[in-house]
Amino acid sequence: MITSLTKAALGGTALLAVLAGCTSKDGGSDAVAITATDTSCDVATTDLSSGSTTFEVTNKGGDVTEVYVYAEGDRIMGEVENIGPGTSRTFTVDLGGGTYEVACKPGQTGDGIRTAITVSGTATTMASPDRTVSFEAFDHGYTGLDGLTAKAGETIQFAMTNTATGEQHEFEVLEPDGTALGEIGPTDPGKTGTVVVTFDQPGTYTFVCGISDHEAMGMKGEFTVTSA
Ligand SMILES: [Cu+2]
Repeated sequence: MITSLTKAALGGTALLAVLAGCTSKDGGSDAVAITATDTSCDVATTDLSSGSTTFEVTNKGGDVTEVYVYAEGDRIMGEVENIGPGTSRTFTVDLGGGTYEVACKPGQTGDGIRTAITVSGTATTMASPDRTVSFEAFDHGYTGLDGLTAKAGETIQFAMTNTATGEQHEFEVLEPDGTALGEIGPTDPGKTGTVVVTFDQPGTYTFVCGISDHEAMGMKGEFTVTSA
């Protein structure tokens, strides 16, 4: 428990840290502020240094929101979900040098409201896929993913064709602990979306469609990543 006296002291330290241009490693109050509304996504600092950065999202809109940090190709670097109106949540991402986009998603759907950020420092090279797994999404499920397995260390490109006639579908891959690993965002009927993910650790991974109640209607599943 933090006393108000300690809080005041921490606040002072955090202020100095911000003035000195420091980046938090541990989610302190010197995090980079993201102010989300139903129509805007304001990132306090869009020039960052490589390494660990903590973002503190404050939702000033009327809708529940979520915030993603995307690398090129909408590869998910980090995200935080379920930020209610009037509340704040933090999340931490590890970014190499390069350009990224912060996306606020009021209503937790769609491509989001994007703000570009630039990270200086050493770039992390993106792994090229070892193979591509193609599958189909329909109302409401996936075909072509039965029997899927992968090895730890393997990089797979997923290519999802939405064969439904009326609805968009997504494909979100979650790590064994439930952390988002990668996502094919809302994909229109007749279109194909892709995402490249690297499986760093063995375990049971899950996938879901994040749109509406599609997960409950059967758009979910799991697969095993074995030790290398
Ligand atoms: Cu769906």
